Amino acid sequence: MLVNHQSWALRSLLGLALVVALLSDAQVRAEDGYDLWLRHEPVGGAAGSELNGITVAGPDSFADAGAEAMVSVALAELRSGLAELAGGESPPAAPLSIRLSCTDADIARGGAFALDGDSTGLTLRAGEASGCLYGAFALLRLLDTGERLTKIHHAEAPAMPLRLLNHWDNPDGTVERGYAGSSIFDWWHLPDHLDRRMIDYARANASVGINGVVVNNVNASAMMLEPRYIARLARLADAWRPYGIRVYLTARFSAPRDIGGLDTADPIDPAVARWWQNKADEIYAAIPDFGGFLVKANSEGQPGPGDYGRTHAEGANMLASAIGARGTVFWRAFVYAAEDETDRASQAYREFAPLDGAFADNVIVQVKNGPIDFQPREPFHPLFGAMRHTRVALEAQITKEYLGFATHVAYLAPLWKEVLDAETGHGGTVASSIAPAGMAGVANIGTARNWSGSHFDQANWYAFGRLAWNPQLSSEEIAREWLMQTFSRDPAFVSDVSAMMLNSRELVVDYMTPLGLAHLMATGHHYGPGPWVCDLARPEWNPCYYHRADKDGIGFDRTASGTDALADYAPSVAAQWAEPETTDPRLLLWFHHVPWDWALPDGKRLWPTLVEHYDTGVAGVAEMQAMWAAQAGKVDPRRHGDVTDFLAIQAKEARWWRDASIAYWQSLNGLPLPAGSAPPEHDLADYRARDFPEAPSD
Ligand code: BDP
Repeated sequence: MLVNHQSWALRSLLGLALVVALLSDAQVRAEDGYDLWLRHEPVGGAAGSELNGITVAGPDSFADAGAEAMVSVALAELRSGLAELAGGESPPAAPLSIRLSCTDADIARGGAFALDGDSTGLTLRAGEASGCLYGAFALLRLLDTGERLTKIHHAEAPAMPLRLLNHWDNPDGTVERGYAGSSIFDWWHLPDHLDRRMIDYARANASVGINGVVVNNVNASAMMLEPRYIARLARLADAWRPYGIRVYLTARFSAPRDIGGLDTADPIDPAVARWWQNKADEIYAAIPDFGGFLVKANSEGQPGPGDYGRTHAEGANMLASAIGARGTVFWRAFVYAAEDETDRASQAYREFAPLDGAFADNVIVQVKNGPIDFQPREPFHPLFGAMRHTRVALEAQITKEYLGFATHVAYLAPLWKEVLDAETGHGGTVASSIAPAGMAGVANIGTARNWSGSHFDQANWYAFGRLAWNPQLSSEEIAREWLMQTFSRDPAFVSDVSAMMLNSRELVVDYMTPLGLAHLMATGHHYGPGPWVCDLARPEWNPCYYHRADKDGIGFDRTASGTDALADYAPSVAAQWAEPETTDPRLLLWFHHVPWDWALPDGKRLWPTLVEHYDTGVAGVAEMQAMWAAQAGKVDPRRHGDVTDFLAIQAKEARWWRDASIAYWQSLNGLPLPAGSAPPEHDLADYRARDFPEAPSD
């Protein structure tokens, strides 16, 4: 009996221990990616102990209720974040304190802040409430990445005023080019019910300085301007205001006709102008700090002023006058007309450059980073720096439409840095040219539990915000701080995985579009390879339009002997790309058509070099897999497993891209593979026959 009793007690104890272990495991962290980079793992040791019992004190009075709400968010974030960072360490005998002063006349308004630690704790000073909000998140980031509270001396100010996410979300819940599930905007239950996700989303944005959100697709439905949507939007605006986020809408240019009962949307028609004026007034009555409109006009079938023989400036200015000083009109320069034979890379420049100076002050021309379309690599858009009398913002695509969706690891900070750091030849860099305006990022966010569809794509949301705040940050700094907050502070982990991230976009270029090739993706979904596609109605919809390969050579001649798109750049920049011999090989086939046996600066021939790039891309993904496998144990099993699975898909698909591309080029040039390079696994017909009706977001 005794024995039995003992074993029963022992079994119960063991059982209890197991339950406790499981529970505490679950409580420690449900690591499914939902918490993004806002996890705040305990820092441990003396650093943790000085955070324990810390007091956080805000100002006693506020300029207005809005400022008070924003500072309350800052205080709440600090209190909960600091408690998490402190963990279970024992508190110091005299607890430290953090003091917030959010109306400090010495600090600029618009989000700037200063953090100064001392033996008693730390002071956070800001010129206005938003600075306290950003300062609070910055302080948590510094602590998360290993700084000691009492030693911090750190000041920041945003490099540009407008830092927006553009959602390509439709009112029916679908997301154009969205690979992370459905739209996070629950229009059906709004305004009566606000999903908690709307707050977590705002927190994440505020933590990286994003201060505006366009909630609907650039291919817009006019329905979004109807009163019931304005009421729904007002609920979001109220929820996001304490996080410093203003809401914007994409305005469909034909709305006066679509929903306004007019028979025209001609911007110079007084009835049309009046309709927009009334619409703007109606929106501002519901949302006093409404940010403004984004417009895609006369591009890819969207309506616009061109339908009435008016210019983009006439269209934009009419909307700008409806909004007045209350907000901004972002007018997209992503235009190419169906009937225009001009090189697509030149169309926006040729249409917009002559309009410089014609736009109203509250219009910003929003320009994609490259002259064609979010390709894995493009030169910077020639409009940057060229419009001296117009504010120009940069549009980046965070969602990876052309870089393997959410499946492939491709850290995009190096792509954006390449553009931001480029000298425009007009006196300054792209980053300096957009400083008076800002950056817009096409969001990669959806209802996926991890928000972005993959764990590593969270880094692109994060990096976009960080670069819009400060384009001087390096891709590496951003990768390292993101990793430390999102996964682990283990130095070896951070060093190995940041190296993997930094190389990842170049690997995608290698296996998809090396040496300046572009737009070789399959029709519609843009996922896999389709360099052979040449039968679509418009020339510039076809990959063959972009590579121009035949038995003799490959590449797009954009010099004076070709389309002369090169002339859109300032002379000093154009000179770098004028001759194939001196063009950076990474952009060679973007600007030049050369024979297959063209000698590159290193003496190697084009064809074997092209194949080498494909091989590098495939081998690089295998290295990423091995490197990631070695991190097992340093990362929670769930996220480790998710990434492992996606890397395996990426490895298969890198091989697919390589093989299909090589098979196609060989069908044109008849050249043998360089020694040691494996032949494509299948024949060209096999690759050409592949079809993916189930590809997301086609
Ligand atoms: C293209 C996308 C298309 C967008 C368009 C745009 O394929 O879905 O509507 O860009 O930016 O790359 O307007």
